[in-house]
Amino acid sequence: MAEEPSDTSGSDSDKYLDLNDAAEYLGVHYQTIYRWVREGNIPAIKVGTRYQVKVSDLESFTRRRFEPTPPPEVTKVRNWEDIQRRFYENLIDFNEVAATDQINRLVTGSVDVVAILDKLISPVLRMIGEGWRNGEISISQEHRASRLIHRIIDTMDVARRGRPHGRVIVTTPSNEEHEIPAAMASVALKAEHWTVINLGARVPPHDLIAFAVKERADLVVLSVTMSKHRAEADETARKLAQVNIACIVGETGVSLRELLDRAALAVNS
Ligand code: B12
Repeated sequence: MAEEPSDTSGSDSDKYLDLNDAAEYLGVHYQTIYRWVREGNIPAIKVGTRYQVKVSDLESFTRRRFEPTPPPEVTKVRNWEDIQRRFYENLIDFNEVAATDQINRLVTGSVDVVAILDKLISPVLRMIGEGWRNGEISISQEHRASRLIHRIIDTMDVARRGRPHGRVIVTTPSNEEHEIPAAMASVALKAEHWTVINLGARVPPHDLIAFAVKERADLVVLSVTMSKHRAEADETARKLAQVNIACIVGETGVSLRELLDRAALAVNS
């Protein structure tokens, strides 16, 4: 049942306004205040078919609206080993929600994404590799965990505002199936304001070189996991140098922090 507006006499703060007057009072469009009322940001009563809002509620809403927002809380990680262990268990048990939450909490807690990759995701990938090698986990468990990690990394793969550092293509040699390191490289480079084109794995060298020229890349980053693919990567880097495009080749065990240093050096030298 529609309410009666309470006392419309008395102090101004106790007065009720309809949404047209309230919009004028706040200096906003009618649709804006209507939305704020519908979203529950401003208490309102219905008189017949129309909303009315109390002036004191408009005043406190305005105060809240212009209050400075406190800076987001920054999460401090004291024990990466403990987080690694829980992340590993969540991946192996396929507790998708818990694994995803762990990363989301760190990201929203403003923990440096490069640290999340170097101190959590990489060590856990190595633990998975170890478990797989020594038979503690099956191939299916490894595949399931790696797929989930890859999906989580992709959610971190976001371009940042800021002065672009340069244009970089990230990929792997043509027979290298390990594309997660390239995905991590993309996240790290974007965090440092590079414009990243991530091609995933297995691009033939001749096509990559033509593409890099066409895209006017400043840098090509090749992620190598298996040492047998290193020679192809080095050969591609040599051919890219001939068309004046810098290329850096990464190997297993190198941190993403190191990648960022090498990338900056490659385009500045
Ligand atoms: C997931 C995984 C797979 C997945 C890959 C899925 C995907 N889409 O990427 C699948 C199942 C496909 C796979 C396949 C294989 N895998 Co595999 N795999 C792994 C695992 C568990 C993780 C790989 C990973 O992402 N590592 C990421 C980080 C942690 O590793 P990283 O190598 O140190 O990489 C760092 C640098 O590369 C840096 N980086 C990235 N880009 C760049 C660029 C530059 C310029 C720089 C400076 C740095 C940089 O970032 C990374 C993090 O710091 C590893 C275990 C391990 N220890 O890594 C095994 C592992 C790499 N695989 C292995 C093997 C044997 C294989 C297979 C041969 C298995 C098989 N019999 O078929 C095939 C090979 C396929 C192929 N042709 O390439 C072995 C390799 C052994 C060796 N030394 O040669 C490992 C080590 C497992 C083991 N313990 O035995 N694998």
